[in-house]
Amino acid sequence: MKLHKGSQDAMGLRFGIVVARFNKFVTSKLLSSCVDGLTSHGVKADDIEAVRVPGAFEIPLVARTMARTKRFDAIICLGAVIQGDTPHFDYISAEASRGIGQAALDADVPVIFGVLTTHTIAQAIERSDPTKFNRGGEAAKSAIEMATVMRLLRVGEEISPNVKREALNVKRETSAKKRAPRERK
Ligand code: INI
Repeated sequence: MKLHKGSQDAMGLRFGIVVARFNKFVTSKLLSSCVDGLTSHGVKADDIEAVRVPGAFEIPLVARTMARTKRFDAIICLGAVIQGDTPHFDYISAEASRGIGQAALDADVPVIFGVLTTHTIAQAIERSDPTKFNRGGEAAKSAIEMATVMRLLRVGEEISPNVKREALNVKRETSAKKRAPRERK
């Protein structure tokens, strides 16, 4: 069995971040932990571009647009949807998760779901605390792993057809050479 695995060596990789302004007291912490996570694995600050959007609902379109430029090895989406007294939470979180997944498939680029969906403000604060489990830092790690594993898979994707084509050319040349003397007779 051949097992393809990504790594955490992110040197030379480029990342786009989409961060929601809504619940900024949480999303600003997700953003700083995410950037710290990327740079601590070798990403240059110049290779990170962030775009701020109004809320989680707006993340998918911007993520898809950034991904389709092909300037980034992965896009990281950061937001915080906190449950209130109305079904609003369900609509926003469902659309954010569906749209973020769709963006990756449409653009063929990893798009990471770093959006908190919590029942309470306390849960959101805990999950964005840089001293504890922080979803921003985790999103950075997932992005690096996905970027490196996609790079591995794409090498195969790009090389295989050429190798096949070259092999076919060689075969054709060989048979043409073999045929030539017979044809001249
Ligand atoms: N946006 C969020 O990112 N988090 C929320 O908790 C939230 N709530 O609860 O309303 C939220 N709403 C705004 C939404 O994402 C859009 O920006 C807005 O509806 C305009 O399209």
